[in-house]
Amino acid sequence: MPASDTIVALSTPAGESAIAVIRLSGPACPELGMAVFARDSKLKPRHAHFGNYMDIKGKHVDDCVITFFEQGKSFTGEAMLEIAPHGNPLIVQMIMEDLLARGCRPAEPGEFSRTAFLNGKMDLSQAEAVSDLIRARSERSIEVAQCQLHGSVGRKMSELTERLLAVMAHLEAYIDFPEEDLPDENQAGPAQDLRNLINDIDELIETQHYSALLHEGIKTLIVGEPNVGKSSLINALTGAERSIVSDIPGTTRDYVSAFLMVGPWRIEILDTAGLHEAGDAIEQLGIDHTIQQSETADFFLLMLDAAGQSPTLPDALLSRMNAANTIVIENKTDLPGAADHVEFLSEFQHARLSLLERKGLSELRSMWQKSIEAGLKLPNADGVIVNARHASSLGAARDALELASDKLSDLELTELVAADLRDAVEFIGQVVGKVDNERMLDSLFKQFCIGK
Ligand SMILES: Nc1nc2c(ncn2[C@@H]2O[C@H](COP(=O)(O)OP(=O)(O)OP(=O)(O)O)[C@@H](O)[C@H]2O)c(=O)[nH]1
Ligand SMILES: [Mg+2]
Repeated sequence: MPASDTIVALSTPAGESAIAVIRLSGPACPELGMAVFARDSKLKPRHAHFGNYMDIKGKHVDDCVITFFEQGKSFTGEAMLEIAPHGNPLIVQMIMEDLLARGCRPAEPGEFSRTAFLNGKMDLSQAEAVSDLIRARSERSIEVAQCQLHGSVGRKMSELTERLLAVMAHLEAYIDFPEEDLPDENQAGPAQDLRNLINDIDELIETQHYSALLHEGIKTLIVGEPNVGKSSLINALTGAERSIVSDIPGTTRDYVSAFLMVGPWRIEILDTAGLHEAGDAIEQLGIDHTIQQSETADFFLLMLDAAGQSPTLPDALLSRMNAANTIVIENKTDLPGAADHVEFLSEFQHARLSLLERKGLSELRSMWQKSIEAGLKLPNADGVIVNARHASSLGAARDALELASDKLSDLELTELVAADLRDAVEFIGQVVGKVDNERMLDSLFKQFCIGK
């Protein structure tokens, strides 16, 4: 039977693996399942079937497991097959070529998710979460993507829409029956409800700031005077010789960056040039860079030599630091002259370390994780908007509500408020995909990988 509406893609990475998964979606799947196993009866839905994959010419290609999903009970909502042969790229290629010969066509990037969205199996924010989940680089961003996949954004948008509809109903009653002389609190009600809605939407838009923290990592600067062990620290944390260590002060001239995990958090860590007053021109450039980097940093590890003096730091840097976003690290506690520096920035947390003896690193990591979680005041994973498209639709909804709110205070214009409120409902709807813009959907799903 013609299978041109049936799409096929390799869903696992290309290359050798124990098994590979080839996915199909479309009307030909029930027959294809029978044909490739050369059997007369349909495959039982949602059961793993082991058999010999026979190509269109009747040649045995591989032993494989095939799972069949009925129309309406699959990821895409269409009939689907998942074929799992051995993960040899040649076998995969033979099966793919055979399925194309049988009339299937290769799937576009994201086409499985797009089909799922178009068939109402998920809203747009959930489809986007599939892509986020695959690309997530930290436990925390996996958690946020999973919440979104399970409909957290959709629920939030429904809640906002319901509150908005309640305001509209309230206002309409007021416009339709002004002579009923609604009590004062009824007139104040919609205005106040509208204000509350605007504030809540603003708060939600604010959480977009966490998108960068989740996806790119919490930008953390190691700063301090020359020779205190900053480069030794980045190396110890990443377990790699990322930065050159030497006993010559001023070894690090420019910043060096790396990624690491602290608990569930992805951290972008930067080793910087040592800070001291009289340096040569290149050293000074490095110091300028550090100050520049500090302007966009989320967190600081301020390092000092426990056996030396407490450091003097440039004001431009100190002004960026506070008790919530900085840990003072007293390194080289193994040295005979090592002393306590509790009185230095005494309101900040202090960690004591000997990188030489590898002491204090796990204590530092747990202090650091607690500090991130307390200091950055991160909202629950299900209360964040991490997608720029969502934030921009919410921004448009907020603007429409502001217009409505202005008109509400002018009795003459009250009747025009409904139009703004309807715009706001529409903008909120766009977040979960009440959109009929083909081009927008095209560009959105193109960012997905093939086979998803
Ligand atoms: N005794 C002792 N020496 C250490 C410790 N940590 C680092 N060092 C030594 O201190 C010296 C400087 O270390 P680096 O990591 O290069 O210091 P830095 O802060 O990056 O220095 P600059 O790049 O010059 O700013 C090296 O000789 C390290 O081996 C420690 O815990 N104890
Ligand atoms: Mg260094």
